[in-house]
Amino acid sequence: MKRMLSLILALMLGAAFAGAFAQEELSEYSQAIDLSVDYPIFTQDDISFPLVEEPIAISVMFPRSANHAEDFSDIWWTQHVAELTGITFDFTLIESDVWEERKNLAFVSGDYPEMFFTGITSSDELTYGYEGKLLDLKPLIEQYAPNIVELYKAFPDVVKGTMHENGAIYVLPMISYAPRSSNPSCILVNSDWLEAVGQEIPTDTESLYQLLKAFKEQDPNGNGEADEIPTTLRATDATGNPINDYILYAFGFTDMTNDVIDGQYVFVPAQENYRAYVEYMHRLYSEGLLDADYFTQDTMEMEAKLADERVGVTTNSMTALVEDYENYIAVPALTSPVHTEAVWPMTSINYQRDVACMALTDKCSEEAAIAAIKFANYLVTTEGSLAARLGPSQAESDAGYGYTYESIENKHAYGATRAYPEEYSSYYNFRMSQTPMNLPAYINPLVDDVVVGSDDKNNWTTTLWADSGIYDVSRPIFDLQCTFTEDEQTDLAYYQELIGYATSARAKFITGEVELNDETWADYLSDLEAYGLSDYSALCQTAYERYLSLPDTIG
Ligand SMILES: [Ca+2]
Repeated sequence: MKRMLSLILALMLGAAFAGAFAQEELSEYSQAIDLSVDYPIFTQDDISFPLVEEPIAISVMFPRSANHAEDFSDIWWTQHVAELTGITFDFTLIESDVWEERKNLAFVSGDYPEMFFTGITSSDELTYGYEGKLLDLKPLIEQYAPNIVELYKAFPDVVKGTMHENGAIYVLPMISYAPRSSNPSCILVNSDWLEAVGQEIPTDTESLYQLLKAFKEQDPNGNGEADEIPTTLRATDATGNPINDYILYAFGFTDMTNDVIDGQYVFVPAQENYRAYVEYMHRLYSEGLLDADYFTQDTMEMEAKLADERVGVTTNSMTALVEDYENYIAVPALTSPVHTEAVWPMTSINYQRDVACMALTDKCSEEAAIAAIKFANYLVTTEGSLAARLGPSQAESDAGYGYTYESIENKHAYGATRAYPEEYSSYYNFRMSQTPMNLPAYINPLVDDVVVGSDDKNNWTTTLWADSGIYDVSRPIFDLQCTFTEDEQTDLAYYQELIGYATSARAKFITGEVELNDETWADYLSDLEAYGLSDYSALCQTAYERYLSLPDTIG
């Protein structure tokens, strides 16, 4: 019925606007998606409900974050899907900061649930999959989930990224054909400051240097004090691992440690272009153009400076930090004298397993496993995915809260709106109170348009990303192009010392504690070798070649 209505609506509108309206009425973001690519669309009408003959309950362990409801038993989504499908999910919520510990304890003690919707790592797959605690989903999908079979055909990298050498598939990740999901962020510059110093948007490391210097010296915020921080970054995360930054990308790398260039694994900290990056960072640091707290600040401290509008160039999203976030405009990926072709990391390819990855365990009866896979087949429909990501539409909510949209040929949305109760500080927080959200949905452009179009800040951010041109210069990161065996994972832990040494040497070169010259660089390279550079690189090359040889179809 619903499908019929939207079809009639599309026909009516199409007639009224003489067909040409579709492209114009789409959000700017939607227009950035390659609409010529044919991608599958599934609707709820093609599934017969309920999914089970008798109502069934399935136990789920789930990491709860701060914005989630305290209890999932009575939230809109749980009740909606129980009514529709006959499956009631019985959630045990674990606070997300103790998730890893509690999950592993559950597996080791034998007291684990029938199902997970998120929070299963690739290391868990190797351990608990090969132990038989996680079920191989492949035969279930082939028999009971035709939508997912079709998605695997459309997005072969999902198969390549989740199928093991033994042929098993232990998780179904969130599948996302949406450019904004594939890149982490873009570079932003304060446009008022840009105007104040009379410079153009930078395009390479030299024009960036000139801009940062002007921000430092010319009082762009006009308060008479030299309080501007030209750019701010963090060197390492809380566990001491290096954090990637937009300046590194200008030197041709997608990651501070690992990269694949022309089909060959490279250990980034041993490359000549990386040396040029470190020299450039030293120049910024020693001239006060890079935040002096680069090595010490945590996320909170950095965000406080951004919220204070003391920073000129950043890759942080500003929408949550300042009122006038539209003042921060997109900068394209930069080039440098040693790398004249722009590069930006692609951090996911058509799937996002860190957001969601459904797994079933050997606690499932055959009946429960079949019900769960049929449920996954429903979750990837447009209706199922919208319900999972957004909660109710206004028509589905008793109080009229939720989203609305119109669709064009079931493929693209326009006119997306939303309404939510005053007690929620944002629509996002309302959504999080209505649904677990981290569920293996299928984010096609229509679903993504409704999510983005119903949120001004999200809309702004995604428009910036499209403006920056990063989608055109993205290259997949190494992490998306490797699979490790359990033994190799053990070895990887050993090589943390190699990465740790490179990180500490970088700090010394950037601060100038050790002068970077041919002699100290040669010493540094021989130290890397002593820490196992060649062996580590060989291991990574093997993992990369294994990935290449994996099948990309389930047949
Ligand atoms: Ca100032």
